[in-house]
Amino acid sequence: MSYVDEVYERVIRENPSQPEFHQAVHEVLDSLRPVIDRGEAAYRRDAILERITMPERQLLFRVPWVDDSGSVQVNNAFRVQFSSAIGPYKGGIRLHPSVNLGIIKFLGFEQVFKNALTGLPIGGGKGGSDFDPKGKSDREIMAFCQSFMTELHKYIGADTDVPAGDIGTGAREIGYMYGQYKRLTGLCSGVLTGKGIACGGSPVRREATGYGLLYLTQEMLKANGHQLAGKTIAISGAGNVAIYAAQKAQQLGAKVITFSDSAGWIYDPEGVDVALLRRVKEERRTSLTAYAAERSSAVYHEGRGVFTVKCDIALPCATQNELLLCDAKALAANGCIAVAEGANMPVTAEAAEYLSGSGVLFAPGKAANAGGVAVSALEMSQNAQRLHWTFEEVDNKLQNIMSGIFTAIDSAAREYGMPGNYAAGANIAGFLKVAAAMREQGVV
Ligand code: NDP
Ligand code: 2IT
Repeated sequence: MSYVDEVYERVIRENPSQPEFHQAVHEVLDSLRPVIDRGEAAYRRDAILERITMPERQLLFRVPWVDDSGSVQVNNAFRVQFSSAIGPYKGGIRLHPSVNLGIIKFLGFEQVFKNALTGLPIGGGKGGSDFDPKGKSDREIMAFCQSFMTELHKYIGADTDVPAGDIGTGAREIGYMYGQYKRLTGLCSGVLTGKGIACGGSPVRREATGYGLLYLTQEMLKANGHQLAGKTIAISGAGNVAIYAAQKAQQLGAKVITFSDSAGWIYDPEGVDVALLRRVKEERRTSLTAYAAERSSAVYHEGRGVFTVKCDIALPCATQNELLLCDAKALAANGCIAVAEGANMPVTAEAAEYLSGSGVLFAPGKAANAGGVAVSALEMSQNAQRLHWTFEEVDNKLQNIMSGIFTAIDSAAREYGMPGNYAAGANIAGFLKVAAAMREQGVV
């Protein structure tokens, strides 16, 4: 049996009931075959694949908090410190009822390669809880965040592990967590990113994932003889990534005609009104029906359906495994030329295979959504230097980083005989960097 297959079997055996983690590992290991073939004996001797698929540390803890009726609630929480090979563990905190250890491990694993691609010195980690922020009062959110940090603060630090936002965790939650960290430790350090501007956050962090997604998509289109301006785009999700992806797409001359949340989706053929979407989702935190009620060109549909709409480009920006084989078939049949992942692993393995078989350009999340964590790393730099850069400075750095990521994944795909296979290129380029750092540091 090949080294790759042996390690994959071990991952399945040792991590039962974690299908998303298996999926993420399979996708990476499978595309590393040509790399491993060039030096299997040495990779095997150094146990590089065993180590890169096994988190350095996994923390599980309970989070008790008091709800508005005075009852005690308890949630499960996780922090997976996956790899510190190239820097402090870095990755978001997801607050969603679907969160479990396997989900956090898949996200932490992806983060290791993504962070390597940014070219910045950050390792990979992820955390979260099955706490559901939906429908909670501001006081309940604060109570949860403070209790969560009361335990987590023992294991994180500006030079060890730096969490940030993800699904259900935005500037409000990061603010409460940061306040509690400071109170417990007395340290005003860059221990969390995605902070509000007033307490040490970076300009562009809020916009970074969505903006970066469009910068990367633009590079990919350009390299393949297309341009973004004039294109019609279907976006899924209506959160942080989706909103700023829509904003940047429209700034660059494209038209965004859909977005969605967990209850339904909007078709707006006139082009999304981003200011209205922000009021509905960021300020009022309410249903998308409120968007349709205030915009005559918009139609609200219950359930899922974003990818059945005819578009040139699809940007899935909600959650894992949301773009299914049937969606891939509909997109290809409708003449879609490119899919870029704003979310982490939103395209199922079967859908990704179908898209590449149909000649649809595909940018994997590790590369396409790396703008968020890249600007997080820039926030860490500003915090460490006690400086504050301007919006333009950070935005320029973000554009350069995304263009560097495209060059890296494009070259790696070519070098290993798979030109245009950006998923393989991202896995290979990220892996080579992390593996080299692991070797330099010996058996740790
Ligand atoms: P938000 O919580 O801001 O928004 C998430 C959006 O996706 C909401 O519209 C939500 O709908 C929808 N959604 C979430 N879970 C589900 C589900 N199970 N089924 C259907 N819809 C769902 O999160 P973000 O925008 O920050 O994150 C979106 C994706 O991007 C995630 O995969 C995340 O890991 C990834 N990502 C985020 C980065 C960041 O900087 N924030 C960076 C890189 C990647 P509803 O409001 O109804 O819950
Ligand atoms: O998936 C991701 O890259 C994030 N949620 C952002 C992580 C970060 O540390 O900014």
